[in-house]
Amino acid sequence: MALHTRLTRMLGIEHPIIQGGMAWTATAELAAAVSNAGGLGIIGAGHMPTDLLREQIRNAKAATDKPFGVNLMLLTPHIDDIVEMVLDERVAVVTTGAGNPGKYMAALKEAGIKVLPIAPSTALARRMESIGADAIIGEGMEAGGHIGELTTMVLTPQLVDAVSIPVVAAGGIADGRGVAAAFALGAEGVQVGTRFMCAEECTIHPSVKAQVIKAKDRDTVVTGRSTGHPVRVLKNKLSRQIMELDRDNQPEAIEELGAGKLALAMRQGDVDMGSLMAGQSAAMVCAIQPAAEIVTEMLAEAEAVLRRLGGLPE
Ligand code: TUI
Repeated sequence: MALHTRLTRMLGIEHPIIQGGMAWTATAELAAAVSNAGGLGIIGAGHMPTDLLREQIRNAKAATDKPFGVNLMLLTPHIDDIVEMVLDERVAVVTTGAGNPGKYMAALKEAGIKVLPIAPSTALARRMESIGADAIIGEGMEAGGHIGELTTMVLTPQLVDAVSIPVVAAGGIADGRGVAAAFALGAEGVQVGTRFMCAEECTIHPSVKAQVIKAKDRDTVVTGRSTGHPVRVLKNKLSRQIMELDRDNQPEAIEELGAGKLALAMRQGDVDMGSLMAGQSAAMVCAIQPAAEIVTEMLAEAEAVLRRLGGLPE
Protein backbone atom coordinates (compact mmCIF):
# COMPACT_ATOMS: atom_id res chain seq x y z
CA MET A 1 0.00 0.00 0.00
CA ALA A 2 1.13 3.54 -0.53
CA LEU A 3 -0.03 6.74 1.11
CA HIS A 4 -0.28 8.97 -1.94
CA THR A 5 -1.90 12.38 -1.41
CA ARG A 6 -2.08 15.73 -3.18
CA LEU A 7 1.17 16.52 -1.35
CA THR A 8 3.13 13.53 -2.67
CA ARG A 9 1.89 14.19 -6.21
CA MET A 10 2.70 17.89 -6.00
CA LEU A 11 6.22 17.30 -4.69
CA GLY A 12 6.93 14.22 -6.80
CA ILE A 13 7.76 12.07 -3.78
CA GLU A 14 6.79 8.50 -2.89
CA HIS A 15 5.92 8.92 0.80
CA PRO A 16 4.17 11.81 2.61
CA ILE A 17 7.02 12.32 5.07
CA ILE A 18 8.93 15.60 5.13
CA GLN A 19 12.05 15.80 7.26
CA GLY A 20 12.22 18.82 9.55
CA GLY A 21 14.67 21.54 8.48
CA MET A 22 16.61 21.63 11.71
CA ALA A 23 19.40 24.21 11.94
CA TRP A 24 22.93 22.78 12.48
CA THR A 25 21.31 19.34 12.30
CA ALA A 26 19.62 18.76 8.95
CA THR A 27 22.67 18.68 6.65
CA ALA A 28 22.98 17.48 3.06
CA GLU A 29 23.75 13.91 4.18
CA LEU A 30 20.48 13.59 6.11
CA ALA A 31 18.40 15.38 3.48
CA ALA A 32 19.74 13.18 0.68
CA ALA A 33 19.14 10.03 2.72
CA VAL A 34 15.51 10.96 3.43
CA SER A 35 14.89 11.92 -0.21
CA ASN A 36 16.51 8.70 -1.42
CA ALA A 37 14.14 6.83 0.92
CA GLY A 38 11.16 8.41 -0.87
CA GLY A 39 10.42 11.18 1.62
CA LEU A 40 11.37 14.83 1.25
CA GLY A 41 14.76 15.67 2.76
CA ILE A 42 15.33 19.25 3.89
CA ILE A 43 18.57 21.11 4.54
CA GLY A 44 18.20 23.43 7.54
CA ALA A 45 19.71 26.82 6.68
CA GLY A 46 19.46 28.30 10.18
CA HIS A 47 22.16 30.96 10.50
CA MET A 48 24.51 29.15 8.11
CA PRO A 49 26.73 31.41 5.97
CA THR A 50 25.38 31.62 2.40
CA ASP A 51 28.42 29.97 0.79
CA LEU A 52 28.34 27.04 3.17
CA LEU A 53 24.64 26.56 2.47
CA ARG A 54 25.31 26.62 -1.27
CA GLU A 55 27.89 23.89 -0.76
CA GLN A 56 25.34 21.87 1.22
CA ILE A 57 22.81 22.20 -1.58
CA ARG A 58 25.40 21.04 -4.12
CA ASN A 59 26.37 18.10 -1.90
CA ALA A 60 22.72 17.06 -1.69
CA LYS A 61 22.31 17.37 -5.47
CA ALA A 62 25.32 15.06 -5.88
CA ALA A 63 23.91 12.54 -3.41
CA THR A 64 20.34 12.25 -4.71
CA ASP A 65 18.40 12.55 -7.96
CA LYS A 66 15.19 12.98 -5.97
CA PRO A 67 13.66 16.28 -4.95
CA PHE A 68 14.83 17.84 -1.71
CA GLY A 69 14.29 21.19 -0.06
CA VAL A 70 15.82 23.92 2.06
CA ASN A 71 14.31 25.39 5.22
CA LEU A 72 14.74 29.15 5.45
CA MET A 73 14.94 30.41 9.03
CA LEU A 74 13.49 33.86 8.53
CA LEU A 75 15.04 35.40 11.66
CA THR A 76 18.53 35.08 10.25
CA PRO A 77 20.10 38.49 9.47
CA HIS A 78 21.40 37.54 5.98
CA ILE A 79 18.12 35.96 4.84
CA ASP A 80 17.98 38.15 1.70
CA ASP A 81 21.33 36.74 0.51
CA ILE A 82 20.23 33.20 1.28
CA VAL A 83 17.01 33.57 -0.73
CA GLU A 84 18.95 34.93 -3.69
CA MET A 85 21.31 31.95 -3.59
CA VAL A 86 18.43 29.46 -3.26
CA LEU A 87 16.79 31.01 -6.34
CA ASP A 88 20.10 30.71 -8.17
CA GLU A 89 20.52 27.04 -7.21
CA ARG A 90 16.97 26.19 -8.35
CA VAL A 91 16.09 24.18 -5.26
CA ALA A 92 12.86 22.17 -5.74
CA VAL A 93 11.19 23.02 -2.43
CA VAL A 94 11.49 25.68 0.25
CA THR A 95 9.99 25.46 3.72
CA THR A 96 10.09 28.56 5.90
CA GLY A 97 10.11 28.96 9.66
CA ALA A 98 10.09 31.56 12.41
CA GLY A 99 8.34 34.28 10.43
CA ASN A 100 6.25 35.45 7.50
CA PRO A 101 7.84 34.63 4.10
CA GLY A 102 5.51 37.02 2.23
CA LYS A 103 8.38 39.21 1.03
CA TYR A 104 9.99 36.29 -0.84
CA MET A 105 6.95 34.44 -2.09
CA ALA A 106 6.65 35.99 -5.58
CA ALA A 107 10.34 35.44 -6.42
CA LEU A 108 10.31 31.85 -5.14
CA LYS A 109 7.13 30.99 -7.05
CA GLU A 110 8.45 32.63 -10.20
CA ALA A 111 11.51 30.38 -10.05
CA GLY A 112 9.20 27.35 -9.99
CA ILE A 113 9.99 26.52 -6.36
CA LYS A 114 7.30 24.84 -4.26
CA VAL A 115 6.87 26.91 -1.10
CA LEU A 116 5.63 25.36 2.14
CA PRO A 117 5.52 27.93 4.95
CA ILE A 118 5.42 26.68 8.52
CA ALA A 119 2.48 28.32 10.26
CA PRO A 120 1.57 28.10 13.93
CA SER A 121 -1.89 29.64 13.39
CA THR A 122 -4.82 29.73 10.95
CA ALA A 123 -4.40 33.48 10.33
CA LEU A 124 -0.89 33.10 8.95
CA ALA A 125 -1.92 29.97 6.99
CA ARG A 126 -4.75 31.84 5.26
CA ARG A 127 -2.44 34.73 4.40
CA MET A 128 0.14 32.31 2.97
CA GLU A 129 -2.47 30.54 0.87
CA SER A 130 -3.68 33.86 -0.53
CA ILE A 131 -0.18 34.79 -1.75
CA GLY A 132 0.53 31.45 -3.41
CA ALA A 133 1.83 28.93 -0.86
CA ASP A 134 1.68 25.37 -2.23
CA ALA A 135 0.96 23.72 1.13
CA ILE A 136 0.99 24.68 4.80
CA ILE A 137 3.06 22.96 7.45
CA GLY A 138 1.17 23.32 10.72
CA GLU A 139 3.61 22.95 13.57
CA GLY A 140 2.25 22.28 17.03
CA MET A 141 3.99 23.17 20.28
CA GLU A 142 5.06 19.56 20.85
CA ALA A 143 7.81 20.30 18.32
CA GLY A 144 11.40 21.11 19.16
CA GLY A 145 13.01 24.50 18.63
CA HIS A 146 11.00 27.68 18.10
CA ILE A 147 7.29 26.96 18.63
CA GLY A 148 3.85 28.52 18.58
CA GLU A 149 1.10 28.14 21.17
CA LEU A 150 -1.25 25.50 19.79
CA THR A 151 -0.91 21.74 19.93
CA THR A 152 -0.76 19.64 16.78
CA MET A 153 -4.06 18.00 17.77
CA VAL A 154 -6.02 21.26 17.61
CA LEU A 155 -3.96 23.14 15.02
CA THR A 156 -4.12 20.50 12.27
CA PRO A 157 -7.90 20.21 11.82
CA GLN A 158 -8.31 23.98 12.08
CA LEU A 159 -5.76 24.49 9.31
CA VAL A 160 -7.49 21.85 7.20
CA ASP A 161 -10.74 23.82 7.58
CA ALA A 162 -9.04 27.19 7.01
CA VAL A 163 -7.23 26.51 3.72
CA SER A 164 -7.82 24.39 0.63
CA ILE A 165 -4.16 23.63 -0.15
CA PRO A 166 -2.67 20.51 1.49
CA VAL A 167 -1.79 20.65 5.20
CA VAL A 168 1.26 18.89 6.64
CA ALA A 169 1.09 18.10 10.36
CA ALA A 170 4.22 18.66 12.45
CA GLY A 171 5.08 18.45 16.13
CA GLY A 172 4.96 15.27 18.17
CA ILE A 173 4.97 12.84 15.26
CA ALA A 174 7.65 10.19 15.61
CA ASP A 175 5.99 6.92 14.62
CA GLY A 176 3.29 5.47 12.40
CA ARG A 177 0.59 6.06 14.99
CA GLY A 178 1.33 9.76 14.71
CA VAL A 179 1.16 9.58 10.92
CA ALA A 180 -2.22 7.83 11.07
CA ALA A 181 -3.47 10.37 13.61
CA ALA A 182 -2.36 13.25 11.39
CA PHE A 183 -4.23 11.71 8.48
CA ALA A 184 -7.30 11.29 10.68
CA LEU A 185 -7.12 15.04 11.37
CA GLY A 186 -7.10 15.76 7.65
CA ALA A 187 -3.37 16.24 7.03
CA GLU A 188 -1.95 14.97 3.74
CA GLY A 189 1.56 14.61 5.05
CA VAL A 190 3.72 14.87 8.15
CA GLN A 191 6.93 16.65 9.03
CA VAL A 192 9.24 14.72 11.32
CA GLY A 193 12.22 16.33 13.02
CA THR A 194 13.25 14.80 16.31
CA ARG A 195 13.24 11.18 15.13
CA PHE A 196 15.49 12.07 12.21
CA MET A 197 18.01 13.56 14.67
CA CYS A 198 18.75 9.92 15.46
CA ALA A 199 19.09 8.82 11.85
CA GLU A 200 22.48 7.24 11.13
CA GLU A 201 23.01 9.82 8.38
CA CYS A 202 22.33 12.74 10.71
CA THR A 203 25.72 14.35 11.36
CA ILE A 204 25.02 15.85 14.78
CA HIS A 205 27.33 14.90 17.62
CA PRO A 206 26.70 11.35 18.95
CA SER A 207 26.35 12.74 22.49
CA VAL A 208 23.22 14.65 21.41
CA LYS A 209 21.72 11.53 19.83
CA ALA A 210 22.35 9.76 23.14
CA GLN A 211 20.46 12.51 25.02
CA VAL A 212 17.48 12.18 22.65
CA ILE A 213 17.40 8.42 23.08
CA LYS A 214 17.67 8.75 26.87
CA ALA A 215 14.88 11.38 27.08
CA LYS A 216 11.66 10.52 28.90
CA ASP A 217 8.20 12.07 28.57
CA ARG A 218 8.80 15.19 30.71
CA ASP A 219 12.40 15.86 29.73
CA THR A 220 11.75 18.86 27.46
CA VAL A 221 10.98 22.40 28.58
CA VAL A 222 10.02 25.62 26.80
CA THR A 223 12.60 28.33 27.41
CA GLY A 224 12.79 31.98 26.37
CA ARG A 225 9.10 32.86 26.64
CA SER A 226 10.12 36.34 27.82
CA THR A 227 12.01 36.93 24.54
CA GLY A 228 8.93 36.41 22.36
CA HIS A 229 10.67 33.43 20.74
CA PRO A 230 9.89 30.43 22.91
CA VAL A 231 12.09 27.41 22.21
CA ARG A 232 11.57 23.78 23.24
CA VAL A 233 14.74 22.01 24.34
CA LEU A 234 15.82 18.99 26.33
CA LYS A 235 16.42 20.06 29.93
CA ASN A 236 20.06 20.67 30.83
CA LYS A 237 22.28 23.16 32.62
CA LEU A 238 21.72 25.83 29.91
CA SER A 239 17.93 25.45 29.98
CA ARG A 240 17.93 25.85 33.78
CA GLN A 241 19.96 29.05 33.49
CA ILE A 242 17.63 30.41 30.80
CA MET A 243 14.54 29.50 32.85
CA GLU A 244 15.96 31.52 35.72
CA LEU A 245 16.48 34.54 33.45
CA ASP A 246 12.93 34.01 32.12
CA ARG A 247 11.59 34.18 35.68
CA ASP A 248 13.53 37.41 36.24
CA ASN A 249 12.20 38.71 32.89
CA GLN A 250 15.62 39.32 31.34
CA PRO A 251 15.14 38.74 27.60
CA GLU A 252 18.38 40.51 26.56
CA ALA A 253 20.43 38.32 28.88
CA ILE A 254 18.73 35.24 27.39
CA GLU A 255 19.54 36.30 23.82
CA GLU A 256 23.16 36.82 24.87
CA LEU A 257 23.43 33.55 26.75
CA GLY A 258 21.71 31.63 23.94
CA ALA A 259 23.87 32.91 21.08
CA GLY A 260 25.81 30.12 19.37
CA LYS A 261 24.51 27.47 21.75
CA LEU A 262 22.68 25.37 19.13
CA ALA A 263 25.90 24.81 17.19
CA LEU A 264 27.72 24.17 20.48
CA ALA A 265 25.35 21.27 21.14
CA MET A 266 24.85 19.83 17.67
CA ARG A 267 28.38 20.22 16.29
CA GLN A 268 30.61 20.20 19.43
CA GLY A 269 28.48 17.83 21.50
CA ASP A 270 28.30 20.03 24.59
CA VAL A 271 25.15 18.55 26.14
CA ASP A 272 25.39 20.67 29.31
CA MET A 273 25.80 24.20 27.92
CA GLY A 274 24.56 23.60 24.36
CA SER A 275 20.96 24.16 23.25
CA LEU A 276 19.44 20.69 22.86
CA MET A 277 16.49 21.65 20.66
CA ALA A 278 14.21 18.61 20.41
CA GLY A 279 10.50 17.88 20.55
CA GLN A 280 8.37 16.09 23.11
CA SER A 281 8.56 13.03 20.88
CA ALA A 282 12.20 12.57 21.95
CA ALA A 283 10.79 10.15 24.51
CA MET A 284 9.54 7.97 21.64
CA VAL A 285 12.89 7.82 19.86
CA CYS A 286 14.63 4.67 21.01
CA ALA A 287 17.35 3.84 18.51
CA ILE A 288 19.79 5.12 15.92
CA GLN A 289 18.56 3.82 12.56
CA PRO A 290 19.18 4.48 8.88
CA ALA A 291 16.83 7.19 7.58
CA ALA A 292 15.32 4.73 5.10
CA GLU A 293 14.43 2.37 7.94
CA ILE A 294 12.75 5.23 9.84
CA VAL A 295 10.67 6.06 6.76
CA THR A 296 9.63 2.47 5.98
CA GLU A 297 8.93 1.66 9.63
CA MET A 298 6.72 4.73 10.11
CA LEU A 299 4.80 3.93 6.93
CA ALA A 300 4.29 0.26 7.76
CA GLU A 301 2.99 1.24 11.22
CA ALA A 302 0.71 3.91 9.79
CA GLU A 303 -0.72 1.49 7.27
CA ALA A 304 -1.33 -1.14 9.96
CA VAL A 305 -3.12 1.42 12.15
CA LEU A 306 -5.23 2.75 9.30
CA ARG A 307 -6.17 -0.78 8.25
CA ARG A 308 -7.13 -1.70 11.82
CA LEU A 309 -9.20 1.48 12.22
CA GLY A 310 -10.98 0.72 8.94
CA GLY A 311 -13.29 -1.57 10.87
CA LEU A 312 -15.47 -0.20 13.68
CA PRO A 313 -15.36 -2.13 17.00
CA GLU A 314 -18.04 -4.78 17.58
O1 TUI B 1 11.25 27.73 12.97
C1 TUI B 1 10.97 26.73 13.60
N1 TUI B 1 11.80 26.18 14.50
C2 TUI B 1 13.01 26.71 14.84
S1 TUI B 1 13.74 28.10 14.20
C3 TUI B 1 15.02 27.93 15.21
S2 TUI B 1 16.34 29.05 15.25
C4 TUI B 1 15.85 30.07 16.53
N2 TUI B 1 16.62 30.10 17.59
C5 TUI B 1 16.30 30.89 18.62
C6 TUI B 1 15.17 31.66 18.61
C7 TUI B 1 14.35 31.61 17.55
C8 TUI B 1 14.69 30.79 16.47
C9 TUI B 1 14.87 26.84 15.98
N3 TUI B 1 13.75 26.17 15.75
N4 TUI B 1 9.80 26.10 13.41
C10 TUI B 1 8.82 26.64 12.55
C11 TUI B 1 8.05 27.66 13.23
N5 TUI B 1 7.70 28.77 12.69
N6 TUI B 1 7.64 27.63 14.52
C12 TUI B 1 6.96 28.79 14.74
C13 TUI B 1 7.00 29.51 13.55
C14 TUI B 1 6.44 30.77 13.25
C15 TUI B 1 6.24 31.75 14.20
C16 TUI B 1 5.70 32.98 13.82
C17 TUI B 1 6.13 31.04 11.91
C18 TUI B 1 5.59 32.25 11.56
C19 TUI B 1 5.38 33.21 12.51
O2 TUI B 1 4.86 34.34 12.05
C20 TUI B 1 4.94 35.51 12.75
C21 TUI B 1 4.50 36.57 11.82
O3 TUI B 1 5.35 37.39 11.47
O4 TUI B 1 3.35 36.50 11.39
